[in-house]
Amino acid sequence: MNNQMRGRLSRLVVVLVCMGNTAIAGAVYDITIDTSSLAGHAAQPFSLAFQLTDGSGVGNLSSNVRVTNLDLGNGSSVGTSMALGGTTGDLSVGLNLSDSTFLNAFIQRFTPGNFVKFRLNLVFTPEASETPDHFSFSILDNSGVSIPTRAGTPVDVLGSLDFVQDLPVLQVFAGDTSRSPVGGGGPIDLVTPIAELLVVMDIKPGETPNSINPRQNGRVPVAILSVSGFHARSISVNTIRFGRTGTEASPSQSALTDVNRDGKLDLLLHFRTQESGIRCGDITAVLTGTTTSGMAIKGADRIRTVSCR
Ligand SMILES: [Ca+2]
Ligand SMILES: [Ca+2]
Ligand SMILES: [Ca+2]
Repeated sequence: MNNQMRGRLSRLVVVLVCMGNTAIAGAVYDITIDTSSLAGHAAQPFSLAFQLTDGSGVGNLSSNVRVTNLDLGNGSSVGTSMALGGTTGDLSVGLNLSDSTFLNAFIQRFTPGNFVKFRLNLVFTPEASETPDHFSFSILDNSGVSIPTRAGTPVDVLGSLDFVQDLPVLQVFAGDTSRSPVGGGGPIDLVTPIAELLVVMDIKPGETPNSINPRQNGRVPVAILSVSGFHARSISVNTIRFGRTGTEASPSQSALTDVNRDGKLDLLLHFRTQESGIRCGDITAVLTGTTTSGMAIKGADRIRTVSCR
């Protein structure tokens, strides 16, 4: 191979690597909406609404949102749903929204329970478009208008994000108690929904299964991996908790190091086993915390407890 060819080849490799980093990005969020303030309200029946608009205006299929793991608490969905544009599936099997047209939406009437929980799986190609693709979710009243939220009119959404960067940041909004819903009754005091970004986590990096002896005074190493769009260095280390439910141990040690040797620095943490609350027979351990910008993160991994007899 001559030098010219080598030069061309290395440029090609650079282009391919760049494409690999920006071609497709993704993020997974777990959402919890406290719906207890909706029970028996005059503006019922309510509907859950999801919407994806295409910034290009022509439906260029650059963004995809999957809604899965729906849990209506002790509530239930009622009647048939309505789907617009690039929407397939439903809330029981999983919902898929693609920006195949300008407006893509899904509306399902429901009887509210204590909460609504679902998982959002976002896969998209970041675009340099002036108007980004936009996703939102809201609760509509019996008139088909969104319940007032602090996102403000005319949108009144509970959560929204723009597909602008590698990692779109989901914003969440509480109900606006200064305005009454169009459908009747007084203002609805919805608390701010919880949005948790799921991180990729590896207990005992490089080892499987992740054996933990709950009776030992050891330390458990846990890695949070950097992935496309998410840098482990954006984590606020002193907010991290790890253990049986994700509220227990604080890290006793932390370091930025490339744990899985993919060229991106990961966050390697150590926790004292005795502070983790892990008991014999537990099969998962959970980690929670926030990023330096205040976004909630959550991760989980399987464990196997040993020396328990
Ligand atoms: Ca688009
Ligand atoms: Ca492991
Ligand atoms: Ca890495």
